Amino acid sequence: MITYKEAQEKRNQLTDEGYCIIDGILNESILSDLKLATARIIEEEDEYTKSFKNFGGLIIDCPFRDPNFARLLAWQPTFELLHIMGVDDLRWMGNLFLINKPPFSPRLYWHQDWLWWDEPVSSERKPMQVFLNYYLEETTTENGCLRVIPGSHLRRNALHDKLPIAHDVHTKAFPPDHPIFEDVSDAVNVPTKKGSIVMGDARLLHSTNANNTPHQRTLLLGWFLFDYDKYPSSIKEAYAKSYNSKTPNWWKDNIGDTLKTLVVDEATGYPATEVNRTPGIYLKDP
Ligand SMILES: O=C(O)CCC(=O)C(=O)O
Repeated sequence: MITYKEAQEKRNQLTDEGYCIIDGILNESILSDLKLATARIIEEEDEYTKSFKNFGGLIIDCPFRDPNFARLLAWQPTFELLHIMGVDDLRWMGNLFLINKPPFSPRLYWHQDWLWWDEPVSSERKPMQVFLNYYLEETTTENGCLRVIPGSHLRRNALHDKLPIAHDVHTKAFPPDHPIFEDVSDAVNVPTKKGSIVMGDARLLHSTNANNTPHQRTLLLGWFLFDYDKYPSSIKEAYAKSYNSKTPNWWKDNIGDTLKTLVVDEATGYPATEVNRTPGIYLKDP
């Protein structure tokens, strides 16, 4: 298990650079169960995968499609890691994306995922909404590993002004020479080992390399909220409206009980902030 000192270094990297990698989080037992579960879904979604080829592969939100996903989302080594990293009041946004890059599939476009750019808290250093990417296979520059622009969650980058709104219906129609796919000099590749976790701040600019190998690669991405008790009420209310309603579709029996304690609070009637995915005055110049 990671030491306290290493955990602090990871936390500092997440705060300063917007991401960090922790190896050896998933063991062989859960990895093999997740591989079977994801392989079944990928097969069922074959046509969908093909139709989104220029999107870089399959991206599908399917937390309730297999009980092993509940096991992953409530994975104790992750909770222990987050605890020693100093994360308080952890919440879960009710999603788990299966992301599969088929053989010889193109790059994923540059984007960031923060939803509340009208809120002054958007300029604060502390991570709030964070993706936890669990890699079921090793990733390399050849098979399409993640790319990030360190620090872009806190400071404006030349790319910010060129990017359209992420995950929009139009995004997949951009030609390969659009800046959305650009090779920027400050990008860093994030290769991972099988069973590693990558944490990333929702504000971080990220994309992937193309998969230039004959092998697919798969990960599972869940969105979590750190230190939720410190969020402004306007943002809590916005999460309540958009994400609380997703969680009643629980898995059978009590397998998801741990997760029930991580659901965002119910709406209170406080005025909610509106979604604004475009960084404005709260993203500082370099
Ligand atoms: O494919 C990956 O390695 C990560 C993808 C990702 O984080 C995203 O789709 O936002």
